[in-house]
Amino acid sequence: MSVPANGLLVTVAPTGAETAKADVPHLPTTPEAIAETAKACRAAGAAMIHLHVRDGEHRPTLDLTLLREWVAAVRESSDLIVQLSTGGSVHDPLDQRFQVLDAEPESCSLTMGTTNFGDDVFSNPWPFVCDLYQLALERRVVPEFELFDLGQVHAMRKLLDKYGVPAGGKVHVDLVMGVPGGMNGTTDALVAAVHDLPAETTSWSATGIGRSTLSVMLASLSKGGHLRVGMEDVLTISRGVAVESNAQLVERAVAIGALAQRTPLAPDEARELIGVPARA
Ligand code: KMH
Ligand code: ZN
Repeated sequence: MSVPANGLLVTVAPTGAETAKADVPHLPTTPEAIAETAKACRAAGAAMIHLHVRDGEHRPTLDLTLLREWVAAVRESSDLIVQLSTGGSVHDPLDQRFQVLDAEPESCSLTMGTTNFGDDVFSNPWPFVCDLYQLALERRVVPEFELFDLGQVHAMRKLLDKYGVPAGGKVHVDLVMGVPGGMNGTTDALVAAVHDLPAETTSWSATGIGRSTLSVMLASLSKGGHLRVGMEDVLTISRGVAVESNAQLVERAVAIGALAQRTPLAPDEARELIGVPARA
């Protein structure tokens, strides 16, 4: 299968770990809600889902049974690529973040360094990054290299030099921009990051947190990048107007992508794009 040159990978990040259900009651925080969200976002044009799991009290969790339950729920309701977050929440201990790979996702996020995250710290010390990458290689899970600042672009260069490219031979990056503590969600920052990406990079997407969502989306499209959207990253559709659903954000990304003459990739085309290895 070949990937259309004008194809657009839309990833949806529907839940995240940092927003409280009490603050946003329509945040999908149960397996049933995530199954419904996956189905609606697939119909709207998403090809991959970036998942953070919640427990029965809607709190972020890395519990393996729940991780498996959420993965199964998405797989039953859609053919989306399942990407589990290894970032977890800012409060998750490093050692628990490895067990995400035991839930057998096709892809996992892999952040290239520590970032201030508002008043918190998103901790990713270098030895942890190396260990997690080696585990992803061993399990043949496709890492999405998440870059929150320019220093992390260089860390990624070091990681590839040391351990080589992922099992599927492709290198997929996501620029997470506009986090208070990370790089700005601006066209200038995006251009600088893309300019410095390792030559092995075969595809990249970008997401802008909060009010940077549209500027990052437009910058990414104009540089030939892909898109991530979702309620993990943005909770308003325009100033002061709350997002109704994740599918609404996917629909908007697809519509803006269409203006740039980009066509949403189906999940199998996206598997080819990011190099999901065939399962044994
Ligand atoms: N919850 C953030 C601190 C990831 O998913 O890999 C980290 C995060 C990144 O969301
Ligand atoms: Zn995440």
